Amino acid sequence: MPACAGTTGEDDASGARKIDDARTLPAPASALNPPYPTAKAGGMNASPFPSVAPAGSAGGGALRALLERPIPAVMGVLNVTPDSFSDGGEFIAPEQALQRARAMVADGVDIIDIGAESTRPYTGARPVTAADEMSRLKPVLPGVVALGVPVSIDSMKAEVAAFALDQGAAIVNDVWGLQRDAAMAPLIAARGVPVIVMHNRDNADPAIDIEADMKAFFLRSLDIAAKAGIPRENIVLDPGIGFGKTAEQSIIALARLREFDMFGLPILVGASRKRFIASLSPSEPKERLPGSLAAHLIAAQQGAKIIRTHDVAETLQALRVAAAIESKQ
Ligand code: HH2
Repeated sequence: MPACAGTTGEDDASGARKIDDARTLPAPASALNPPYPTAKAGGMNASPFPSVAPAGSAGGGALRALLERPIPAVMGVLNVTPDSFSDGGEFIAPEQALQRARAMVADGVDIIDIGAESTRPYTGARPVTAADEMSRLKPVLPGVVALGVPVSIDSMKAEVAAFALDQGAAIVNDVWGLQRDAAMAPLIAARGVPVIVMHNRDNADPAIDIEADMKAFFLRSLDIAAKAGIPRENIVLDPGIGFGKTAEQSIIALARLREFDMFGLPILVGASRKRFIASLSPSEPKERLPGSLAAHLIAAQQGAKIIRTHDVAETLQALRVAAAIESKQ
């Protein structure tokens, strides 16, 4: 297993369960000659990126407005990947990706989360380099940004995040919670953008106390963020449903969402189509909308502020109905 491993333990597109595998975090590629300096060794405090926006500006303002609304913001998933666990290959062609983004906007999406590397484990696949990710994003990102909805970049690589921010993305979604790429926290601090700090583990371990593990992970991430100078108001926490967790641990994480209120930060939940649903009700990823809605409504009830989903219209409808009923209780 490579040194930098990450896994959702999710299914492949055919629904077949995969053994947890790894994906690598290659050294930053220079192929696209990025218009920003590459972070060098120098610790988490080093801030090699030019500050192009004051802390809390642009993406921060847009995000804060969404977080103040009475129902959670809906983040729609846009995977420009050949191998994502539920929709790999469907939106790899730029026109299809743009069509998908337009459809999500028509459905009322609040944030579009674009990713060019699957977190799905796979065997024998070529590791995705930063250059690969950027070449997938390049033909799509400007068109998605032009739709006028805040865009988040789902990448664990600072080089890819910087590239996406240069193209107009407003939020960074790091599935390794600032703990995989030492250049990520300085980048986010310098750009003054919000970051989603997701809990992750190299491997699921059924023997551990997952809640304690998540709390310790978030404390580490928040320490890294503080040392880099990321303001707390730019941080969103995410339990990382399906990431380095057994199905039961994903259910526990969802059940104990309120525990993470101790950090005083907004929570994002992404349970969409994840494998824990199939552990309760055998199903292919695309057959898991009912289970996804159940999980997301319970997350919303516990105060989740952002819901990450593949099914925007359906999720928005469910959230609106639940909120309307709750308001009369
Ligand atoms: N889940 C996935 C990817 N990125 N980011 C956050 N913050 N939270 C999540 O739960 C999350 C995430 C996995 O879903 P998907 O993007 O559809 O799959 P893949 O990683 O295979 O592209």
